Amino acid sequence: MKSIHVLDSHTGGEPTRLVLAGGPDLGTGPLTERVARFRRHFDAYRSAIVNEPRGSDTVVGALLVPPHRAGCDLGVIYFNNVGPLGMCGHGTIGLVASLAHLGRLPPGQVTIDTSVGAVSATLHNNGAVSVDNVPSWRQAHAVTLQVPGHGDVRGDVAWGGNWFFLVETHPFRLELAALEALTDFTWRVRQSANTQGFPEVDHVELFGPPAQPGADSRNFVLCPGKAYDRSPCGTGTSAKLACLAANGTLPAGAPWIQESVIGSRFSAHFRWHDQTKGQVIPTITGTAHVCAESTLLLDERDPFCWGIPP
Ligand code: PYC
Repeated sequence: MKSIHVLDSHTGGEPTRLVLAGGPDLGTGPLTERVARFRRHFDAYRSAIVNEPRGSDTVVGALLVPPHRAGCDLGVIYFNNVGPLGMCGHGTIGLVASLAHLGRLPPGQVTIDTSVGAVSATLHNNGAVSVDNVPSWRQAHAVTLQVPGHGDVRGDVAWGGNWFFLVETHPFRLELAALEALTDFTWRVRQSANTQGFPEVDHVELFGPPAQPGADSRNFVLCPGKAYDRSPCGTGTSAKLACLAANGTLPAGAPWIQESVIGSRFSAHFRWHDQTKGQVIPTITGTAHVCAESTLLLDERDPFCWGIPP
């Protein structure tokens, strides 16, 4: 019987499962190499940790690893129901809140190595966490896709630590009552976007008016394994900031409040990283709550020991 010690949290409703002990040993070296090792040799662990019967489609795993990049205090590899993720904003907020809960992190700044670059997180005295994400940018503007069943759909391709296709104009209300239609539409958008020769778009993000006063926008984000993000998506909000910066519609330092499809919020702003290349450093602030500490038991006699793939 294998045992894996985990701490669960949620950030604006989106779960993060932090693996504290018993996860796969990926050795040393750059995190990109360790992610490749994870994918090649330990994918069953990924599935056992986040998929049913121990998890669900929406759980994001966070494997704590020794950092490689100079100046980083810790390292993390994110993964979901279908594979490793690049960066994860809600997951980084969950990671920091979880380490604080364990008494391993005092308020202040910590630098975290991820497979797509170093990020910096600040734990505030009130428990909120701000993440200075990797450089983010818009790759393509006003791309028209032919989406079967929906005709022409226009959007931007942007990097915010994962690749996004962002759509402003669509016929949907962003509410859970429309979940099936939203999922079907965004899945088709993703498939169409990935015939265009861009880097593989793994997330699709729709925008609409906020439901609550004080927010600037509401979003619906479809994740790579077809689950929707309950949080406003940290990397998705970063991609949005990159597009707003490229449009010139949000100045550096100005606040942007992003609401999720379930009404949770991140506040965000950006600073320029390289204005000539249109690259920004987004800062995303949110709060996570620890909700379970447990030991996952992996019994090889269990036919679903290694999880049920989605
Ligand atoms: O917050 O960046 C994020 C994220 C990515 C996938 C789910 N959440």
